[in-house]
Amino acid sequence: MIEKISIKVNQVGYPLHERKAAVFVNYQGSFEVIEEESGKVVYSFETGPLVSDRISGSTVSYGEFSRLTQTGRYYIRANEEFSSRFEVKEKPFDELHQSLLKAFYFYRCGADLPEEFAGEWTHKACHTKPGIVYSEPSRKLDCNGGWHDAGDYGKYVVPGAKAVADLFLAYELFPTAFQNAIPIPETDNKTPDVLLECRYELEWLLKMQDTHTGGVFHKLTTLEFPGLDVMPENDLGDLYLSPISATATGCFAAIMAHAARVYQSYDQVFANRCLEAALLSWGWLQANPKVSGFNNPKEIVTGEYGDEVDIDERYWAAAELYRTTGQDQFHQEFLMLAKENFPKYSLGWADVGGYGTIAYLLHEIENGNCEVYQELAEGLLKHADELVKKSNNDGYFISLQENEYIWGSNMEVMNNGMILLIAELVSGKSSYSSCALDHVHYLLGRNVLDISYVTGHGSKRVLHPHHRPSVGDHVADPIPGLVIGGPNSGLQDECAKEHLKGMPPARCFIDHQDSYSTNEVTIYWNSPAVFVVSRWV
Ligand code: G3I
Ligand code: 9MR
Ligand code: ZN
Repeated sequence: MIEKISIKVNQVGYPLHERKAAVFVNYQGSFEVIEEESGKVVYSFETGPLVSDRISGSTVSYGEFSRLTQTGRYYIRANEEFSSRFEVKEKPFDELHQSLLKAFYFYRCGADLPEEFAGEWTHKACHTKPGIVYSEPSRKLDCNGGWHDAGDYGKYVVPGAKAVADLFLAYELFPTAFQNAIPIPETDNKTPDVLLECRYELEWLLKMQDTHTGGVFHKLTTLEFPGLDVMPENDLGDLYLSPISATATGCFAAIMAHAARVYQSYDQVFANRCLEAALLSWGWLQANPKVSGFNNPKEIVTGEYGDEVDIDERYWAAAELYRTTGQDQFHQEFLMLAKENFPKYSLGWADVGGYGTIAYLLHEIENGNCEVYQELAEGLLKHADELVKKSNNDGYFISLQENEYIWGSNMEVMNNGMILLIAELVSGKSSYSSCALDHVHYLLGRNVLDISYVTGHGSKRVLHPHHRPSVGDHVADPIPGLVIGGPNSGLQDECAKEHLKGMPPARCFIDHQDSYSTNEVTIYWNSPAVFVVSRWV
């Protein structure tokens, strides 16, 4: 079968002064940019040569139209085929950014979401019962609050810490992107809303710490997942605190130490509480140097977030505690852990080493006493150079390799975007950010499926995410601003197995509510997208 000609664009838009390009499938030649309102051809350009792209299973060419420097709404035409509409303007992502941030409000657990803040996506307070300590059932703890993890209603410490870390970093590195109210009920026109929203999660995280030992319970969930159309307030099963884990405790210590810095100028009492909690957890880590990884207890079958390796979590915690307190003991610990071999530039929920590296680099940039700095900074730039090289060889100009279209591949896409932007900061080279922007274009429709992986944004956007409130609420549209997991060639659910067998990796996605391994949503897929998009707000 000869594939039809099609034209893929970022369906939201292109920043006026950045490189602009579309990807053409099965077409090489001239193309026109047409202004939507007048129907006038504003520019004609030529595509590059056709190349075969195995990851998407198509033949593609690249059509740049950077010379278009007039704001407006446009579409592209080639050989009587048309692209989706898109904007060209100074700041095309402002609304998207607000919506990606507002998504965290929609993930809130334990509070009513009234119409004033939630529009048509209201629901009543949920999961308000105290949590039962699984290993000690007579012990019950208040675990109200926080964000649901994903399309399910579990609350898990490790991914929660990743999500907050991304939002903190976005706020610290791109503060001007956070000047507007989201708005949320706590808006006080003093504290940036993003920090108020993060505090909602942090207050819950604090409840997950066992204050006797400093260890942190791995997660709070029902025994099983509820049905797909169950609204949060109707999910009434008992809530269990799974056992303490080293990975949860390490991430907790790290994010609390980071929080202590971030809130210092807004609420010192809270900042001190966070630091004390971090130190208590650090004590647990010191007292428990060798711990085996977390496994679901027998009766609990919700998300496991299992991870055998806790050295990266300890490395992250040491870096943040060093950055916050300036104390040499944490520096020494960090330097010792830095000698070990584990991924130092990864920002996934299992491999959090990248956060430790970023914390350390930013500390040294500010304080200028470089030691291991040089090595880590060079490593980061080398890693970013690799990402650029891979992106230049990809049909859609992103850095994922064939075997990286895994569960939550869009997180990989955005995490790589984050690393590229950190590399820009460290090196001052703008070529890194232009590659990061290509990753945003992919997320918003410039991909082989011509689909925007953010609900509510783009003309051909995901409509049926695996997200319980969106399935159960009888509102036609899903909650907006949710980043979807994306193509996963592992075909790890029945729906994917049935519909996607034999597809090239980048096509292993289906916009069906049953496909949790391709079409679910999570807080930690939203958060790196907030970070990356903040660069252009
Ligand atoms: O890292 C390996 C890679 O080396 C290998 O080549 C590839 C081949 O399949 O697999 C990669 O591992 C995958 C891993 O995610 C990567 O992070 C596993 O196959 C895959 O099963 C695993 O999926 C995780 C999934 O839970 C199942 O455990 C997702 O990362 C994780 O985001 C997801 O999280 C769930 C929670 O459990 C429950 N709440 C919803 C949430 C999102 O779906
Ligand atoms: O809905 C669940 C989703 O949030 C998880 O990511 C996924 C993997 O752990 O599991 C989903 O639940 C499914 C369960 O694992 C198997 N039966 C069907 C459930 C979806 O309705
Ligand atoms: Zn809830």
